[in-house]
Amino acid sequence: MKKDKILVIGACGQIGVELTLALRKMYGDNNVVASDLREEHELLRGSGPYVSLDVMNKEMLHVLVIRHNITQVYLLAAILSATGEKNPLLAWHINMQSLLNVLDIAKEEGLDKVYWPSSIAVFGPDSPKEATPQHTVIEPTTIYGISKFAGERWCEYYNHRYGVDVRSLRYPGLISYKSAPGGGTTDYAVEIYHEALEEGTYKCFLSESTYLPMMYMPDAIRATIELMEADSARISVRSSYNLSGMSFSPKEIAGAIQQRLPDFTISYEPDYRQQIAEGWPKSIDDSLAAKDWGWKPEFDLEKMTDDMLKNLKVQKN
Ligand code: NAD
Ligand code: AKB
Repeated sequence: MKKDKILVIGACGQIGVELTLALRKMYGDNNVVASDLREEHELLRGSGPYVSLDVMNKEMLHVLVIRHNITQVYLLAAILSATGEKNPLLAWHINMQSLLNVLDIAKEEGLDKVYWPSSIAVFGPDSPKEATPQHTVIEPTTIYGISKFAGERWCEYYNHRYGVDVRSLRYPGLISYKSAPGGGTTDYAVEIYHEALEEGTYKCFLSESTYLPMMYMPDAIRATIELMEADSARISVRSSYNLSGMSFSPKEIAGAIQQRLPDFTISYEPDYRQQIAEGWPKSIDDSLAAKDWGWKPEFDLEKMTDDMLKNLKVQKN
């Protein structure tokens, strides 16, 4: 077991639950402190320490870091793309201030490492759509994307100026069955599996041919841990790494479900999230992550669909 003491902020969200459980396996249950604004998630209960925390309260966060001898922070609290468009100033405030609080405490306390995720949302309508490169036009048009891009610059700044070992990934849309997604544009790709099993039909809020980069949660958790475990000398990107898993459209994911559940039907009623999705890439070039720390995804649409349906069937029985 390693001696590190980890704080996960936003531990009850879609990524937080699975990441906390994975970190507890690696570092020991008592060495990973989970925290969130919300009540403790049922899958975390009894698995290790839990504290109620508002990351916007810098003093409270600072006391927590000192009291628990924290050496690494994973900051997952954020307002995602669809929710962000409903209250842009709030999304900007929360997404930026939470990061600045963590980076500044990391600097003051000399923390070993910080993890903070960015998103494919940093890219905008003028970025190349196919195999979007690591370094290219980055002009996000959603407040979520703007806050992620600004956050990337802050991460690089704290690394270059103060030596904070901060690492980051631009996650694609994440698909999982353990913890529900929290207000993103890619959430349809989770909802569709639930509705297919519960109702046999799904009304999609994106149009049938909207391609987006996506990733199954086990790949995202593994990527996060591999990045954080990599030797610091191998991390050439201190803003955020492009990361790719698979790409598909609503019509294609529906087709994959229909192969397994032939009676499943889908209809399309695009709403405001269509415009957000249209500003994002269709696929991502993650060759730098492959080169620097050996990233390679395992799940494609077929393998993910088998796993999602198998696990959701067990969960729903
Ligand atoms: P989520 O909304 O499911 O979870 C976020 C958690 O943070 C929630 O449990 C929420 O209660 C908590 N939180 C919110 N405000 C807080 C505060 N002030 N103090 C403490 N906790 C607070 O989000 P997620 O999908 O797990 O995303 C985690 C991170 O990964 C975010 O930065 C998100 O932008 C990024 N990301 C997610 C995806 C995805 O598809 N899920 C894709 C790209 C990037
Ligand atoms: C969202 O849709 O907002 C997230 C993301 C891609 O960052 N899933």
